[in-house]
Parts: sequence; structure tokens; C-alpha cells
Amino acid sequence: MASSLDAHLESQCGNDPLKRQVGTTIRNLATAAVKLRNKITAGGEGLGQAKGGTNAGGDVQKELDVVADKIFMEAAEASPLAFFGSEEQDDAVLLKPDAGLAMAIDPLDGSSNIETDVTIGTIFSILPVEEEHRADPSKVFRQKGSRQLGAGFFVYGPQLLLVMSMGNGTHVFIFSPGFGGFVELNASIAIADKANEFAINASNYRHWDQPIRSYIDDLLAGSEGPRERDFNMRWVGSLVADCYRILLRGGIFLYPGDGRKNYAKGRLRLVYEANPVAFCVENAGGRATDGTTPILDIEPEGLHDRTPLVFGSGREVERVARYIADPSALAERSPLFGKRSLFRA
Ligand code: FDP
Repeated sequence: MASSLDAHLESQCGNDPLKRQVGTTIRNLATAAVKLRNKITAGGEGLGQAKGGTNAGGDVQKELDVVADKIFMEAAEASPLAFFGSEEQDDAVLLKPDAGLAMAIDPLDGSSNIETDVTIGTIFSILPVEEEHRADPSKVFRQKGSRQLGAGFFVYGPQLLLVMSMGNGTHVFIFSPGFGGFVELNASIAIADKANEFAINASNYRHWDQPIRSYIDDLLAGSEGPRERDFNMRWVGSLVADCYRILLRGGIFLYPGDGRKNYAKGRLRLVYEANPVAFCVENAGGRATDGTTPILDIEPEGLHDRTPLVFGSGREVERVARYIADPSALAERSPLFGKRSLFRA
């Protein structure tokens, strides 16, 4: 019989008081995710409708964004958290001043997919709270991702999944209505080192820097290009879904910075998107970088910072970093570099 989420958390946390607080928080998040999944499944008009407001990053808020934020805020209030930071709120909120943890969350990832019934998710990052953070709360979400005590995401797709890590492997749980809770689906994921698929929003091709264009050109050239083999492309447009696919069968995801206004660091958020994804990916043997620095080594300047994000199969992520570090070396190798682009056929 597969192990339950409860049993897994018990074994991960042992008698360590701080880890037990992480365990309690993840249990509360799991209950909240089931609540949100029930709302999504019940449907009803308007879940994907704009509310008329924008969130901290200027994205239009939809009804389900607001519902999700409320559900996870309630879960946070019931958890041993001193600070709570959400994509949907401008500033972090003080909850229980003496508690040991802080949590940053994207309550509803993939909002643009809500009304089309495509997979969406919730992404969370749990950090320790030190005395210096109580003295100056503005520092609490400026901790590097490598300091996360627990991180993961829920996937609201055909099945409700929880992908999580407490720094000791990456584990997948599936919600079983019959059992009335989450049971283990994959005890420890290992990302394939070799990628056969890539994920990128190719409509931004003309805005990318040359190294990213060259890298994608070489993938598209397939067996006729320098890679001498074909690659497939998959882009769901919900980070959680693209990440889960890559955890399962390898591949690479890129959301680079680009030349559009306000996209110099891409679109994704460091603290509550890139960090938890990187934590799960690295704990599954993959890599995550902003192109030059491992995501988990970046010191955020604030809760809503953006970062370029490249993650997935280790060898492929390293290759992208080489394109960025030394484009001139690749110019000799790539038959397409500097020539007519495949996208401008
Ligand atoms: P969304 O805005 O729909 O919430 O987190 C932001 C995100 O989705 C990711 O889930 C997704 O990978 C990305 O944005 C998609 O961005 P583009 O629409 O620019 O492709």
C-alpha cells in the first residue's frame, strides 16, 4: 500500500521542531488545495473572469485568483507562520510573530489558462525566520532559495497532485477521494539527464538575445543541425504543468529575459515561482539557472522580483549556460548563427 502524505511528513520531520512546523504547514496547504480543487471542479460561471483589479505584478486578477488567495491565506493563518507573502498581495503579512517560518505563495499559477480548462496550480516556498527577520521583516523574503525548508506545487489537472521536497528527494502525491487524502505516487523522482523536449514561448523569438535564439535555432534544426537529432516542443503555459512533465520525462524549460518593456528579467517570479521549482528540480537531480547563476544561489531584492528561468535535464541546462557564456565559440559551430532564422522562413 502506498504511503500517505501524513506518513511521509512524519518520517521526514522526525522530532525536529522546525521541520514539524513545515510538516504542519504542508498538511494545511494540502487541505486548502483540495478545497480549491473542489471549487474548480464545481465550475460555475465567472471563475476565469477578470475581477477588474491587478495584482502586485500588474497582471489582471481573475475570480479564481482571488478565491485561491483567500483559501491559502486561511491555510496560512492556521499554520505556524510568522510571515505570509502572496503574488496577489503587494506586501508580506505578519501572522504569528513568534512562529518559526515564512511562506511565499503563488496561489494560482497559470491564470491565463483558467477559462480554457487547462491545468493550473499553486506554488509554495517555506523559509526559516531568524531573529534578524523579526527585527527587519523586509529581509525575510530576501533569503536565497537554497535556504528553503520545504517547497513544492499542487497541480490541478485531470488529477490533483502534490510535488514537494524538504531537501531530501522530490516526491509526488496524488489526491485519492476514496482514501480521503494524498497518497504517494512517486517516492523519489529522478530527472533524465538527457532532454528530448523543450518548452519555451516561441512567440517571443524576436525579443530574445542572440544566445537564446541560437540555442533554439539549433534545437529546431534537429538532425540537420549541430545537435544531430530531433527535439519535440511542448508549451502548456502553466509553469506547474511544464515542470511536472519535465520531472517525469526530462526536457528543458526556458523563460529568458527579453527586449519587451518590463521583461528584462523575463516574466517569472523568483521567490514564489522559480525558487520552489528549482528546489524540486535540483532535488530530483536536475538543474535550474537564470543563465549564469544557479537559481537557488540568487539573493532576492524583494518578494516580487522576477528572474530569467532555465531548468530541467542537467546536461541541457548546462548547454544553455554555455551558449550564454560564450556565444562567439558557438558561432563557429552553429550553421544558423548569424544567418537567416528558421523562424523567419
Ligand atoms: P500565468 O501568467 O498564466 O499565471 O506564472 C506566470 C505564468 O502563467 C506561468 O505559469 C507560465 O509559464 C507563464 O506565465 C506563461 O507566460 P506567457 O503567457 O508569457 O507565455
